[in-house]
Amino acid sequence: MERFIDANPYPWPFNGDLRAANTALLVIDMQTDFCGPGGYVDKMGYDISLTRAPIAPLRKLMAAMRARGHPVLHTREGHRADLSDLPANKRWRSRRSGTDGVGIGDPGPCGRILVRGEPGWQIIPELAPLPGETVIDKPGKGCFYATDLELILHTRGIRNLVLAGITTDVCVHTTLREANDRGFECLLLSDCTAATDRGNHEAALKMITMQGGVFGVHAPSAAVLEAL
Ligand code: C5J
Repeated sequence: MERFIDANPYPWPFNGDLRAANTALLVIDMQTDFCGPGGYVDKMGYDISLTRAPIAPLRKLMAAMRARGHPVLHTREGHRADLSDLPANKRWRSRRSGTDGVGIGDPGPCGRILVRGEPGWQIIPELAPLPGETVIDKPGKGCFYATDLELILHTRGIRNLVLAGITTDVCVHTTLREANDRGFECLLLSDCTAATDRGNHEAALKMITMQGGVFGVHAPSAAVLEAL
C-alpha cells in the first residue's frame, strides 16, 4: 500500500514507499554550542530562542517515530582536541564572527568551542540519543562529509530521510543537498529546524521547492504525525 506525507511541493516520498524500515529521522547538531546558553551561537551574539524553537516539536516527533519503529540518528559537529581536523580558514573565520576574537577550538563558557567531549559539544539533554541510536560525529557542515553515514544508511536499507535540527541554512541544508545527490528522498521539517536568522530559514525552505522539489520537500512535523 502506498503512503504519502502531505508536503511542499509534492506528496512525499515520491514513490509512496513509506515504511519504518526505510524511513529514518536524522537530527542534526542539536548541541549546546548551537542552542544552549554560553554556547558558540550564543557567544556570537545570535538569539538562541530561534535555534531552541525546534526542541519542543522535535521531542514530540522523536517519540512518535521511535514508537513506530523508525530509526532515529543524531549528528554532532565537532573537532578533535588537537584540532588536526579543523581547517585553518574555518578557525580564522570563527574567530572573526564574535566580538572577542574567540572561535572554534578556543575556551568559552561551555568549554572549548566545538571540540569533541567538551560540555558545549554535547547534544542537549532534552534530545539525548537513546542507547543504541546511531550518533555521527562530523568535522564539517554536511553529515556525509568525512563520516560513515552513507554506509550506515545503505546497510540499514534506509532510502527516505526526514531532516531536523540546526541550522537550516548551514548544516541542515548542506546535508540535504549531499543526501539528495546520493539519491536519498528527503523531507525537511519546517518547525523542527531553525536558523540564526528568520529570513535565512524561510529562504532555505523556499529553495527546496524550486524546480519541482530540486532537493526534496518540506513540511511541518504535524504532517508527519498525521501520516504515521
Ligand atoms: C554551523 C550548523 N552553523 N550546525 N553549524 O556552523 O549549522
